[in-house]
Amino acid sequence: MLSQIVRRVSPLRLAAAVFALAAAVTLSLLPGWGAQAATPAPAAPAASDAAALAKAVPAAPGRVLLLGRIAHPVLLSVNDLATRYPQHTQTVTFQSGAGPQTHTYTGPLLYDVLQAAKPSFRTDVKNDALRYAVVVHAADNYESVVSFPEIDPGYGNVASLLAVTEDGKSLATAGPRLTAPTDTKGGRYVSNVVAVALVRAGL
Ligand SMILES: Nc1nc2c(c(=O)[nH]1)N[C@H]1C(S)=C(S)[C@@H](COP(=O)(O)O)O[C@H]1N2
Ligand SMILES: [Mo]
Repeated sequence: MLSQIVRRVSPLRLAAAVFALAAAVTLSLLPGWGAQAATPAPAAPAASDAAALAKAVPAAPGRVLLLGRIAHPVLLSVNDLATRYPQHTQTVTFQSGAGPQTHTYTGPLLYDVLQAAKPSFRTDVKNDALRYAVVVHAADNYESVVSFPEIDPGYGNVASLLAVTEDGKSLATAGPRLTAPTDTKGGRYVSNVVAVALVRAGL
């Protein structure tokens, strides 16, 4: 499904994403990244398969590959997320299999992270931004989307974060967590995020 959608990513964007992946794999092989160096490098994904690309990223734990319909694909650490964007704090409650949970999160707005990466919306289509989804992919292959208009301050204005702390504890090792502050159920609070892809879902 993701691969089907992201196949529409332009070759240039994909090339940039592949470059980011190559950088991630290279980093994982550098001294000091010993835990990763012991793990065989993931097979190089086909250039057309962004899903495989996203799944190859856990070579760098705690890092998030931002890709898809953006001008500036980038590999972000939790520290980057905590320092490069305005930080927000929110206390939320969601239903889970273990009962209701309440947590306090801090981190940047997913919307701000995407805006900084310059979404490449079409200018020849009315309100093209309304046709996009943000696919948030986790280390365990768990995944959810939020729609772009849902998090756009001019529409849904939902303050979804890429949280870098949970209840005061750093998520630097675990990786960031998506928040979904208007959701009742916890399903979209994606933990251990490794990739975020802006995809054009429009027909
Ligand atoms: N990566 C990942 N994130 C996930 C899940 C998962 O299986 N994998 N489960 C979701 C579901 S269904 C719920 S209810 C909450 C549970 O939150 P908890 O893991 O903090 O208890 O996490 C959500 N985030
Ligand atoms: Mo759940």
